[in-house]
Amino acid sequence: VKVKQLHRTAFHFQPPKHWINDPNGPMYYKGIYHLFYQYNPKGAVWGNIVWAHSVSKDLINWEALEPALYPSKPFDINGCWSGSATVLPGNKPIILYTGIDYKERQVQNYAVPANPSDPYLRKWIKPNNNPVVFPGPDVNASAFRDPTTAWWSNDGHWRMLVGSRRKHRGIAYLYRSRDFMKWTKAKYPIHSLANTGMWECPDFYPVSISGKNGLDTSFAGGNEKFVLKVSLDLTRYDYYTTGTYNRDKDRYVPDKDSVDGWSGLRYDYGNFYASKTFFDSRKNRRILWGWANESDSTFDDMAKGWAGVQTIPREVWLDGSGKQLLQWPIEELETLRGKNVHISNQELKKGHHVEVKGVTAAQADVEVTFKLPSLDKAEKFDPSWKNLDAEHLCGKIGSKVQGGVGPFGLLTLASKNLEEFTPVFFRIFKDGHKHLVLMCSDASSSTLKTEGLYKPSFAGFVNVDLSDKKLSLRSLIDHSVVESFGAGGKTCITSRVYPTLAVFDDAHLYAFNNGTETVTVEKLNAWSMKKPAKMNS
Ligand code: DQQ
Repeated sequence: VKVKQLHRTAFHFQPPKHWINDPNGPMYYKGIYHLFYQYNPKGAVWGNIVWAHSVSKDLINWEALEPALYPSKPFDINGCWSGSATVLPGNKPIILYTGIDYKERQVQNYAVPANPSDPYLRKWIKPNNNPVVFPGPDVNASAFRDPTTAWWSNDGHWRMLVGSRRKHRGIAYLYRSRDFMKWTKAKYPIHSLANTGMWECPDFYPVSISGKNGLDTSFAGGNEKFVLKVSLDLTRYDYYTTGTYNRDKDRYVPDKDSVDGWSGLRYDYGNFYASKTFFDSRKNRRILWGWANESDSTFDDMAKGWAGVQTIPREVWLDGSGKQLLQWPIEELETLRGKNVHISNQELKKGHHVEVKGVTAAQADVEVTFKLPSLDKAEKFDPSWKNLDAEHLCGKIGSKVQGGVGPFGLLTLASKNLEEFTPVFFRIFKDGHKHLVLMCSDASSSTLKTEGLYKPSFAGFVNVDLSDKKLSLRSLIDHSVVESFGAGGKTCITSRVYPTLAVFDDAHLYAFNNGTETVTVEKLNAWSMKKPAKMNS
């Protein structure tokens, strides 16, 4: 296969070729970060799934190793699907993953390093006492997968979750074990919800109630909150709630105002799925990996020779309100920042756009803070929009429909004469005495190519206090990915786009305002981004 370079990313995680999907078993071990991921060693479409394996010292510069797990035994002969790593006491990593067995059943297996003294953990053993968890008579054997990182409780048991579905109800089954080998299903799932379909890739972890520091999955201080994330396969988005883990009953209860299911919070309002976090003991933080699928066709993927990227690892922690998470690209990304361009106190009048010149706009990191005018002239939130979700609202009144305060933001991956651009922007509405802030990343104008592309107007609301009249935005622009963080990581949106003109040196970056009210770029910093080197070079 000849791998096509157009649209390939520079600083996002991608193997040299072929298909990738879910991040699996991320962990830190003996000075090395490990990332495994669902991978097809034979082509750019989903299939023949193995656990590919890459290692890094800084989560940015990677080196690909041989696949860690590939189908070879009756308990995984039809595929090595998603799972997680747990580091057992004594610094002993163990993987739990879903095997598709010789009868096409989904079973849970474990694997251990062949040589724990090798920090690269190159070889893994799948012992013959696998599987360690069978679906059981009351469980749907074709909807039973993606074991979580396990946590230890002082009753002497390990616990872990397996995602599932019973009719239309989404379920996270809870399993307990003393020795990590013999697992028993708890009488009640840790949580479930009617009409949400299969819960893929559940993730369950504690977060500190104040500060940014992350907690190990087994942490039990008594004061922490918990996050439960599920990947809903009917919409292909990752939803989470914050809540309480009742250890006596072994049940998770979402907070009263944390919405469970379809209309709940998402890690990302764009192309981001099957994510997984891990606790990074090196820097005491929790890090989130997510998969950004392609938005082009299978035919395009085969022609490109590759499909799928991982988003930039994000640090996650609880917002001061306690009601949502904040996410921010790991600080190590900044080591790739090259040439810098700075703008300050630049007014953006009605209908104007200003070019950010001097950086490689197809491969850039941009941080901007906007100073807002009085919000009196913000457009009224039309009551009929109440039934629309953010994405449909953005599709209806995108960047091109003039507003009052906004739309304003960035035009990323823009061609010189704006035949193509992916706008990332805010729009502020008056809704009674309150203000609503909509954030969009709109692919609808991203390319002149018309065939076989998905060009959604991704959007989410931003729960932000505007009393200081400021709104910030950061976008990571990488050829076919635009990954954006609104208001310090309150709302995140990832778009996959395929410009035809706005490529390489022909890509441009602008700040724009299409509202009647003048908005000011208080400060903007843009950096050309370097391509990571291999881990040891
Ligand atoms: N992908 C894996 C499954 C998981 C799904 C298979 C989510 O284990 O449920 O490649 O994308």
